Amino acid sequence: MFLDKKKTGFFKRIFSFTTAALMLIVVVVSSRTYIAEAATSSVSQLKIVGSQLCDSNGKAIQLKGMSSHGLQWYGDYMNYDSMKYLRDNWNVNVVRAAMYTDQGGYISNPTTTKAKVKEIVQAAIDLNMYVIIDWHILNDGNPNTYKEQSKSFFKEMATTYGNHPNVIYEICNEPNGSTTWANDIKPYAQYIIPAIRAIDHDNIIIVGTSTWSQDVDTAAKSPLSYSNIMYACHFYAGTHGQSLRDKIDYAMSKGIAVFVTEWGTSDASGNGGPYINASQQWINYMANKKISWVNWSLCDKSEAASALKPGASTTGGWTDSVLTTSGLFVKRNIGGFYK
Ligand code: DCB
Repeated sequence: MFLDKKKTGFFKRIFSFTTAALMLIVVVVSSRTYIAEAATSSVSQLKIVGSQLCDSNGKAIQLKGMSSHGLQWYGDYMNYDSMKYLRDNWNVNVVRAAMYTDQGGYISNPTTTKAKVKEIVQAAIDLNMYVIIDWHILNDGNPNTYKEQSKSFFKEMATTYGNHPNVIYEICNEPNGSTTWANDIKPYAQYIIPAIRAIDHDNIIIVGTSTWSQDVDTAAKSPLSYSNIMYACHFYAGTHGQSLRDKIDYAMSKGIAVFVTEWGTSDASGNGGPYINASQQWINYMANKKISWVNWSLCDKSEAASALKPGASTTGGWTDSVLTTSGLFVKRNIGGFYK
């Protein structure tokens, strides 16, 4: 009896020791898995080295992806499901939320427009993609027209999302008309950037340039003195060619970093073409220079630059037969496989 009790006690101790050891192993292994997952589940913190966009280790990185059309018209095409589809089937690693200011966008309809942007940013964070928050000025050719609204909008974005490396701020899509770098755009940038930087010290900020974001050469002669700044250059293959590439070469030789946050296979109206040979020349050029790019646009509007045919699903699953000539070309150049 006595012996039996002793024996039982011995086995109990062995058992509880083994249980404790096993539990410890489970805890250690699962926390390691968690740490490993956390490490891979976040995108790299981007930074600018010279004129090159780089990952956190200083290795050159080329982002490639799709822009929405105006969110007030075609916002339905940018959502968690469509973005996941683009990521998994087209190899897209960046999307752009084109939030028009005018034409029924943020200025006249801030609540729903901002909610859509937040939905897209959150989806990008959940999907480990980069997202460009685009303050899409266009008819309001001078970014100072709505500079107060812009400042409070970007302060809110930086406060809500600035700790996520996924977020890239594009503070003025396409200044145009009589707007100049020296008199208008640079002062605007000097007004908005410190407001963002007071909250978010490091995420990339992209600044538009004059003539619908084509004059990166002018900006390069008088650059901004903040860190992790890029300058937007936009092209439409049917309208812009070698002379615009020359401007980019010049800007990069001066040491500023260029991001093609919008380009189309069409002419500058968004329609006409698509100009596939001219687009291929641009794609090759950007690949050689490791210039990141975003194509205009992910929507089904009946115009040449659209990636999707009218009536295409808003949530992905697109077979090649629902892609336009432009969409198919862009998908293949991002690195998506044939379907
Ligand atoms: C840019 C704008 C973008 C515009 C495309 C194509 O404008 F950033 O918002 O998108 O390039 O023009 C178009 C849509 C149309 C829509 C129209 C108005 O594709 O469906 O109706 O916006 O909202 C540019 C770019 C370059 C030049 C001119 C414009 N350029 N522009 O070199 O002359 O006048 O809009």
